[in-house]
Amino acid sequence: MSVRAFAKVLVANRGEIAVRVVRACREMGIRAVAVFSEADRAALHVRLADEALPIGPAPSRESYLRIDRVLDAARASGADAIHPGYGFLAENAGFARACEEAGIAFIGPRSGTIALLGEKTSARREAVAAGLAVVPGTLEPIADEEALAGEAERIGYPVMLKAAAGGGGKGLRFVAERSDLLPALARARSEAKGAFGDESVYLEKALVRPRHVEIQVLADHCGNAVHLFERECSIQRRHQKVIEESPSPLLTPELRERMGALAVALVRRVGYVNAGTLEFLVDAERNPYFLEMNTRLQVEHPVTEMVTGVDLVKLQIRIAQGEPLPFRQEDLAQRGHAIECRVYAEDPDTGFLPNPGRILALRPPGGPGVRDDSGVCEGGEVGVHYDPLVSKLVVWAESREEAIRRMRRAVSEYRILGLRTTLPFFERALAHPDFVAGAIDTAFVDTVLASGNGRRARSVEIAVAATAIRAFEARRGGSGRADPEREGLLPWRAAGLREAHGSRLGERS
Ligand code: MV4
Repeated sequence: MSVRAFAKVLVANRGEIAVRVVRACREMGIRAVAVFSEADRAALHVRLADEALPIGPAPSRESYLRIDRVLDAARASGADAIHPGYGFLAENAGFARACEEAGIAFIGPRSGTIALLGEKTSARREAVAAGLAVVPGTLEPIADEEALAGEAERIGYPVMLKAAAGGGGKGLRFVAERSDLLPALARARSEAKGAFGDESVYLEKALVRPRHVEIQVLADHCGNAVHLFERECSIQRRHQKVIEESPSPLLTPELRERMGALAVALVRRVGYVNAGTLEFLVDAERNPYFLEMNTRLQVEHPVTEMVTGVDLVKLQIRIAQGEPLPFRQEDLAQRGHAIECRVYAEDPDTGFLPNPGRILALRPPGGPGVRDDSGVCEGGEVGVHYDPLVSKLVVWAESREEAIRRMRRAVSEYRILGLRTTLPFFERALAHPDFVAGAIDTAFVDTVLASGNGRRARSVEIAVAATAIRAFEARRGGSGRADPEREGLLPWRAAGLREAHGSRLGERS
């Protein structure tokens, strides 16, 4: 593979990940082209890019998921390559193939690899062939009800029904016993059909309170492959990760090395190229079982960047340019500890209901060891059309204990007015003795929620301050909408902060 330096990269995404990729491009001297829907005209990724092209109406089906429009934008801008970010088209083999056919480099694995690993039963077969243990279950989708019931009996209840085209928990059903199987099957199939247009399902033994540990890998076009250790992602809610960290408090050095070697074995077997992640479930006896491989950059990639000092996005671009990896496995090490909290516009007091709205004021935390990967700015909207992620707050420190202290400090500094976020949940989670002890499992989120009694002082503080700002807007007869052209000294902001300070609303209670 020859080395071809990119002059221009199109970023086929939005929000914080589009911002992240634009930043990497700028540091590499590559022009970054943003694409945007009608809802994202004034979004941060558009402002930071060198060029920006519209690709359609707000619903992602009509914009960020439109292969034809994204490719038209790439051709119109003269981009050499497309970075898909995560979500949207990132794991769409058809999109990767369309890029290949258009002569535009897809910054990710080859389309054939995406298809092979995207089908979860073929991924399981490849993993077995590479010497990995998979969660006991079927290696093919099963259509016939009788055969399915027989396999469930063989595996032993409880079992999990999973969508073959799925991943990440969509189309996933826990089945406690035989009498639940057929009703669960009907629901899993219709969910899979709706989400992926494919109703195939397969079976796995249901592990009891497993931990989710994933291995980051990188491979180039020259046959070099390395792992960048693990991320612990056991704190999830509705199959959405909430807090991630590295190193995992669960792994021993021996298990870490074994899982890393297994990950590289699968990478080599399938000829994987670019960045990827192998998800494992780890049971109570610390046995790792391969779950699936994600053929994209992950949301939680910054924790790996913080402990390894490797810029994963720049390396993705370098690999796609045909460059060899600049290090070998023995050059890599984990240093210190990193934690990520996903700040969502969701209200933890109402079971994490999305809380879209306009960001009236924003002051993210900073200082030593703090990184806030945000896709929003003051005056911007967190809308109803997309994932309500506001930012990823990431800290690094020499030890886990210091990282927890640092994250508590960072969360306490974070000011965002206008919408409810998951920040109050993090205050409680980071102070919980189970988290401090590293004793986290699938039930942790519910444990934390059960430990809280009613609305936190912080939520009240934010609600009152936001009300003060809105009252000011109403008095001056404004529309209440931010003018995206006038960044900076928005009048409501200055007045809101004055009112907040005057009535001590800006202070911690
Ligand atoms: C499982 C499981 C138990 N047994 N599979 C898959 C998608 C991911 N988001 C969660 N998944 C699970 N798959 C088998 N065979 C339990 C989960 C699971 C989970 C795993 C680790 C940490 C938190 C979790 C929360 C819900 C479900």
